Amino acid sequence: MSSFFPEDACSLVKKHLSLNLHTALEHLKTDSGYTLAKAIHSGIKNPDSSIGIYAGDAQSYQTFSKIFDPIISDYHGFKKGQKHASDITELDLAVIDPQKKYIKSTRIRVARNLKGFCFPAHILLPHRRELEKKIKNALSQLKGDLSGNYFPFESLDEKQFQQLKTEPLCFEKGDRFQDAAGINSDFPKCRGVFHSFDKQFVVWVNEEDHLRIISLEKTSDISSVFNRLCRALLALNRHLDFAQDKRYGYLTSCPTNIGTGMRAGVHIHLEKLEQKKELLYDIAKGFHLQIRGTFGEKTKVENAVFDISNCQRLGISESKIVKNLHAGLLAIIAAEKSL
Ligand code: DAR
Repeated sequence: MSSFFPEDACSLVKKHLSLNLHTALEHLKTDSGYTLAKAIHSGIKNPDSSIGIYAGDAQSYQTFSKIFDPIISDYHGFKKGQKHASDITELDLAVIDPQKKYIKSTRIRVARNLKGFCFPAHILLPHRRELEKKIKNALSQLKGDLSGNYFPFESLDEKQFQQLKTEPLCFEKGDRFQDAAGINSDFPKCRGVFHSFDKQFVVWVNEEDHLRIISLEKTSDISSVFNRLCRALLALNRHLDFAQDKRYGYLTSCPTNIGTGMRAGVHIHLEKLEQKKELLYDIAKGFHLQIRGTFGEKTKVENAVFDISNCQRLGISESKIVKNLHAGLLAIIAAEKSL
């Protein structure tokens, strides 16, 4: 157990970074100058980190593979020799809750970073500016229901920013974990949000990753939300080159998001199961689903509205994630109805 971390730290990086391994890695740097000290700073500063390490560029996963590999295997259950394979084939699943008795909204996002640029924890302002320009140009080529406008934070006044936040289309400055990793450098410069005119397609630029590509609806029509995202990814792939690894798939700032980079989830009202949480958690576990608070990661459940989404991101395809979510939600709603 490494002594670089506070006594009460319980992160995966503390679990896997032995003193010998730290000595072996501490003098290494990626071509862009990213070091182990930078990578683990967040986990040292925040003892309650669950992971505690971020990548500063795609090369981090090779240069520091001796610490990233065991964390990835531990978190994702990814076996030696396993290779990730993406699949964004559109789906035609039954609408689970057409009366919206339970499911209030569906949101599916993927995280992507552009090849050839440092990730948000390590990128310099001029490169952030160049990256934003590249992404803005690609977004301006979107057609049909994906077309919309880009709103750079630097040009928004407080009223416009609040308006975007109420939608909720906007993101805020990164949390203390991201801050300690350097992800908030130069905020709000070169940050912005794109949304389609119908506000069902959103792209965050320069948040925890270069892009968070989001499809959302105030419905339970999971196929429609997923298919919109598939169309958007195919369109953006014509203009942008994403950082990928032949084993780990799409590469992201946080190792929890590699592979598909996908989080597919719903906001669901479960009055009865709120009183029988152990049953809800049991069913969710069986479909590799995770339960978050109403407003996402590290928040509380309010008014019996749960955020339920996939756990697995790596070693499973995008369409399989969505099918698992669909099947899990059918089982959860059946349990809610039976109580
Ligand atoms: N808070 C960091 C990262 C956890 C995963 N969530 C992300 N990447 N948003 C931690 O180590 O707990």
